[in-house]
Amino acid sequence: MDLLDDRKRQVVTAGEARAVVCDRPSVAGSVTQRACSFCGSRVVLYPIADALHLVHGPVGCAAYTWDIRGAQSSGPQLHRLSFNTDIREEEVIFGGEKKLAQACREAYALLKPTAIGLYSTCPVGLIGDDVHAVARQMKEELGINVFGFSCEGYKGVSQSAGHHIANNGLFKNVVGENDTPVDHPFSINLLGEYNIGGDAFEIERILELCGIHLVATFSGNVKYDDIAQSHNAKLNVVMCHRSINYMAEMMESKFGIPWFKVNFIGADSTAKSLRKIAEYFGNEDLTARVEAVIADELAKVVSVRADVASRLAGKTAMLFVGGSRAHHYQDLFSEVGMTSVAAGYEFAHRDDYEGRRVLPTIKVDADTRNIEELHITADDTRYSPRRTPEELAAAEKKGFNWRDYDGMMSQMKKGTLVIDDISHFEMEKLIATYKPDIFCSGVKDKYVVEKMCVPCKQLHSYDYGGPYAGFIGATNFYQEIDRMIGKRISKLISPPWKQQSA
Ligand code: CFM
Repeated sequence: MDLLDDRKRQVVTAGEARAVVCDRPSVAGSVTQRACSFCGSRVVLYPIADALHLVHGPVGCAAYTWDIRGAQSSGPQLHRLSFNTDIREEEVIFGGEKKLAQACREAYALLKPTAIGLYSTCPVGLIGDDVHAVARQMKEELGINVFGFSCEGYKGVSQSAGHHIANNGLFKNVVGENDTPVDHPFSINLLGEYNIGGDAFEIERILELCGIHLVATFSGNVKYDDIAQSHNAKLNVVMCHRSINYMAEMMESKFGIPWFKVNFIGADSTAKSLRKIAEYFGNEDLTARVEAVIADELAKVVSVRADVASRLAGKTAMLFVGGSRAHHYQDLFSEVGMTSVAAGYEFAHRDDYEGRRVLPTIKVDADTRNIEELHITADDTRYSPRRTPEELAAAEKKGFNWRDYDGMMSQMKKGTLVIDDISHFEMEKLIATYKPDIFCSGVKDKYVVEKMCVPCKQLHSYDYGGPYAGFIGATNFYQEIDRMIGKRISKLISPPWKQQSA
């Protein structure tokens, strides 16, 4: 495929020595899959189900991020409503802070949320409205926590910048606000799990069976107060490294909570992650219970897996999505014997491709400098390291990895294509050339791919299916992929342009 020179640097093969160029502005006019920084902040925060998320900006921005992602909640559903200041010419000229304050008052009077988050869109930054000043004023006036995010869409090169801004704001304004102790020997927070398709419900089910207490999920199926209390958990485990690694690092620096990466996508990966959590706590009873749960749950998975694999082994998949799922879902495909022949992220950084070992070599430049980097020190009174530096080092010596993420490429077969920030044009060429048995992407591509007679599974919204996490999720996914690849409708229909003219 002929590629622009700029794009060639963003295409590598797994195992190649050359670093993948990523986290850079998209080639102008190339129509990639990316969204904006405002969207990225909403991704991290809006699943908090009892908080009110107020978008300060034009109505289109609010509509764009209104529940299309499908984060579920088993309790309050406030996150599923859309709140917006609907700023127009008048506010653009004279300022919109008064309108924002009034919107807070109205929303509070109507719905009595636990907290209110204020989100800045592009025009808000351009006209200079101070959402933080309004937040302070409203916090005092309404008596609940109100906090703002300077997540104007133009910041950074993709939604990834918005993740960072959201992490900073949540850390500064919410984490640590509720000092009620957590009275449980095995308490954890699950970071970077947003309960799309009920994934968090399935993970909660498994953790409960194991006797592991979940304090807060950031931020699927969670309430404001859980996050406010999360600094009292004993461990942080990270699902989506891209969107929330900042939070894990900051919580470790301020409160002494160690973290490591887990993956609950894939039955074997789920088992592995549970074992790692059990290993961290080092309690015999917990380990035995975790092993019993794994044995029990895997027994139900393997028969379905073997049946599906008998049809799908050797088939090929391509995955182009986000900053984490293009990696995680490769585990599910390999569990049924399928190969991922090409994959890439929309907005990942080099560590998501090559592993955290490359972090020291990543240079901060003009594209990333505008995101505030918080310098966190230990909390004067509440810093309590869950493991001493000696214990951390001793565990590491035995092969236990803290703060680990090896990235997508370490798991891919040598020579497999890795493409960052793929464009729509490239995607069509790729499919026409390699004819994968299934393509994983999002709604922007789905129907074009389907029209090429290749089944397309949306890995953002799951096509409103799921859950796909955990053990039940793995079974669901195998069956769904089996159904999609097995369907013969496209082979039975001949499109008009292939039919002979009368
Ligand atoms: Fe993390 Fe996500 Fe993803 Fe993401 Fe997203 Fe998402 Fe995603 Mo869509 S937080 S990086 S910004 S796992 S919304 S739930 S599916 S692109 S791969």
